[in-house]
Amino acid sequence: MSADDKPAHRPGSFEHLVSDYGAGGEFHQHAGEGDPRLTTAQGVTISDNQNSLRVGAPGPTLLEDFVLREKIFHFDHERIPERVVHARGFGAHGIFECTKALGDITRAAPFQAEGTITETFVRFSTVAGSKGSPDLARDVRGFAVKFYTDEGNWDLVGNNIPVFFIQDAIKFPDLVHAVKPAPDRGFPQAQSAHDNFWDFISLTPEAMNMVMWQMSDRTIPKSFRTMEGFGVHTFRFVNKAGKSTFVKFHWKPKQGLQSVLWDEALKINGFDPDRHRRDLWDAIKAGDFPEWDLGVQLFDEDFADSFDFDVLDPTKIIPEELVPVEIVGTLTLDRVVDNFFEETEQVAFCTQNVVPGIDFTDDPLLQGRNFSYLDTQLKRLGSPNFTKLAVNAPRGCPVHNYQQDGHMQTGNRKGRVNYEPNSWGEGPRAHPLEGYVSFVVKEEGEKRRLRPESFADHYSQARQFYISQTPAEQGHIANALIFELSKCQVEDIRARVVAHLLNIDGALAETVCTGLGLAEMPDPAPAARPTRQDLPPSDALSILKNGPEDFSGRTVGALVGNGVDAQLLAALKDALSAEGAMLKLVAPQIGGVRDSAGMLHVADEKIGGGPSVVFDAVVILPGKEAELIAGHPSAQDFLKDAHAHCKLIGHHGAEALIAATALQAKVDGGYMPLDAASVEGFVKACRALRFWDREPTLAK
Ligand code: HDE
Repeated sequence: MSADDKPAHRPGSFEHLVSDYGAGGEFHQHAGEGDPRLTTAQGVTISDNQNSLRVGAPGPTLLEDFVLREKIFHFDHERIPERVVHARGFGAHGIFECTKALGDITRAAPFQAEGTITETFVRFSTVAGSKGSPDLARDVRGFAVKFYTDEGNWDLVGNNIPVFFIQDAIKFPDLVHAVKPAPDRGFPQAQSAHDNFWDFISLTPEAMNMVMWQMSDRTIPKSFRTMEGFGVHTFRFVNKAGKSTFVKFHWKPKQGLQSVLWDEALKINGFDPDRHRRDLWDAIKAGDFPEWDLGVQLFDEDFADSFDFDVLDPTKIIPEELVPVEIVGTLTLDRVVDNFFEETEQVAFCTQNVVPGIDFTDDPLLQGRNFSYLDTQLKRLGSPNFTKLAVNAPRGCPVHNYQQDGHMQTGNRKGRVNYEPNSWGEGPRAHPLEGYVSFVVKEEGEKRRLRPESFADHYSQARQFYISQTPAEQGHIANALIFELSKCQVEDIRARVVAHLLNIDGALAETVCTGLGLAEMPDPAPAARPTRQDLPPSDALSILKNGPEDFSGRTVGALVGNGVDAQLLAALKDALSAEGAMLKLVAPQIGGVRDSAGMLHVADEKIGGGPSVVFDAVVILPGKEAELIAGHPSAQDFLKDAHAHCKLIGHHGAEALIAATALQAKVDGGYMPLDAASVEGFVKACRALRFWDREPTLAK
C-alpha cells in the first residue's frame, strides 16, 4: 500500500465519523471542525448528506429536495458509451526522449535533436472485451501513444502485433461483429474461441498471417511492460526539403518480451482479472518505470518496388533482417493517472492526428481509420470539444482557430472576430511555410472497387512467422488453434481453418487436424498465390529469442510457514533485490509468519489468494509447518501449477508438499534445493524465466 492509499484516521477507529441525533430525532453524520465543506454543484453547502428531505418519518420524500435530485441526476448520467473496440484499457503518462536525431529524414518535432523530451500519454488495451472484461483474454493489445509535441499532437495508435486481419477498412465492422458476442445470445465475452469468429476468419484468407500471431503467445503477454508495439502501417517521414521516406514504427520493451501460458492466463483471469492494469500501476508507483525504445524501419520507393510484398498491405511485415530497426528514442512511463475516467477513459486517439514531418500512405486500412477515429470520439465523448479536455489538449503549442460553441464549450475566442479572412486586424491566419503541408503525390487510375494484386499472397508470411518460432512456441500455436477450434460447434468451420493451415505448414495442419479429431484431412484452401517456401526465419518474430537479459522487475512467490529459515529468507531477499527483483510471501495467514529467529514477516497474500500463476518463479519454504502446508489444497495447487507452467522451483524442507502432489518422480533440473549459499545460483537460473525442458514431459 503506498502512502496515498492509506486512510487518514487511526486504524480501527471511527474518529472520522461524527454522528449524532438532532433535537427532533434526526440522525446526522457531518464534518468535523476544519473539514472541507460538501457542496452542491452550484456551490451551496450541504447540511446533511445522509437523509433526504421528508415530511414526517419515514416520508414521503419531497420533490423540492434539490440536494437529493441533483446528486441522483448526476449519478444517472455518469456513464458514457464504451469504445466500440479496445473498451478495456489502462493509461499512464510518460516522456519520450530522442536518442538519435532524424532531422535529415523528418521535420517532426520529437526527432529534431538528441535529448529532446516530448510528453506522452499511453493507453494499452485489449480489443474484443467490454470495459469490465479480464485482462488476460487471448487478444491483440492496443498500444496507443499520444505525443504532445511542440507542433501539435501526434497519435501513434498501434497494436502489439505488427500486422492486421484485413486489408481494407470496409471489412472492419464485419471482423469486429464476428469476434464480439453473438447478437442473439450476447456471449461469449472477450474471446475469439467461437463459431462466428472462426467462420469469418476461415472465409478471409488475408487474415492468416495475423491468425498465426494471434494464436501465438503474443496475445497473452505477461504484462503490458513485456510486449512490443507496432505502428502496423507504412507511414511517411517528410523532411524540411519536402523529401519523403517510408517508415514503420516499432516499440521494443527494455524489460524484454515475456508472455504467460494459456493455462496460466485462464487462471490469472479468475484470480486477478485486473492483472495487467495492476501490474502497470504497481510498477510505476514503485518507481520501476517501464521503458520502450522506439525503433524505425526507414526505406525508399526503390526498396518498396523491390520488396516481395506491397509495403501498403497491412497484413505484411518487413523483416528486420531486410530493413534493420534503428533505435531513435526511448519512452518512459513515469506517472499514473490521477483519475481513470478523466484521463484513461476520455483520452481520444485519432490516427488523423499527425504533425508536420509525418504523413500517411495509401494503405487502405489506414485511410479508413482516419475517418473512424474522429467519428467515434464524437459518439463516445458527446461533443466536438473533447479536444479541450486536459488529456487531449495540445501542450507544447498554442491552439488558435475559429471553431466555436458546441456542447460544453469553455474556450471560445474573445472579441467579435470569429471568421477569416477579416479586416479587423486580429485573429490567427494560416501559415504556408510552417503549417502542415501534405506530401505531394501524383495519383491516377480508374475509379473502381478493387484489391491490388500485390496484396494477393496470404500465406507466405504466415509460414515465415511459424518457422521463426522455437519448438515450444510452435507447440503453443498448435495448442491454441486446437483449443479455439474445439470451442467451435460447427465441424465445417474447424475443417476450413485446417484447410488454410495446410497452405502454411503441413505438420502444423496435421497436428491440429489430429488434435481436433477431424474425420479426415481437408483439401488445402484455394490460394490466390502459392505459398513461398524460401522466406527465411526471422529471430525477431519469436518471443523466446527476445526475452529479458536478467530477472529484474520480476517476482518470486515464496510459500512460507512459521519457522522458515531466517538466514535463507534474508539471503533470498538480498539476492533478488541485487537483481532488481522482488520476493512476495504467501503464508497460511495474511498476518504473516515468524522466522526461525522469531522475526515477524507480514505476508503479501494468504495461501489461496496468491497462486503461483502470478509469479515468475516460486520457492517453497514451509519451515515448521511442512505438514500443514502439504495438506492445504491451495498450497498443492501452488506447486502443481508452478510445475505445469515450467517455472523454476526453489525449495527447502518441501518434501511433504512434493509428496502430497505426487511430483516426486517428476522432480527435474528446474527444481533447485535452496540454502543460503545456493540462492544466487537460483536467481541466475530464474533469468531463463521457464524451465522449458519440462514442457514435453507434462502430458506424459
Ligand atoms: Fe482501431 N479503432 N480500427 N486499430 N484502434 C479504435 O477508436 C478502427 C486498427 C487501435 O486506447 C476505435 O477511440 C478501424 C489497427 C487502438 O483509445 C475505432 C480499423 C490498429 C485503439 C477504431 C481499425 C488499431 C483503437 C474505437 C480498420 C493497430 C484504442 C475507440 C480500418 C495499428 C485506442 C476509438 C485507445 C480504437 C477503428 C484497425 C489500433 C472505432 C475502422 C490496424 C490501439 O475508431
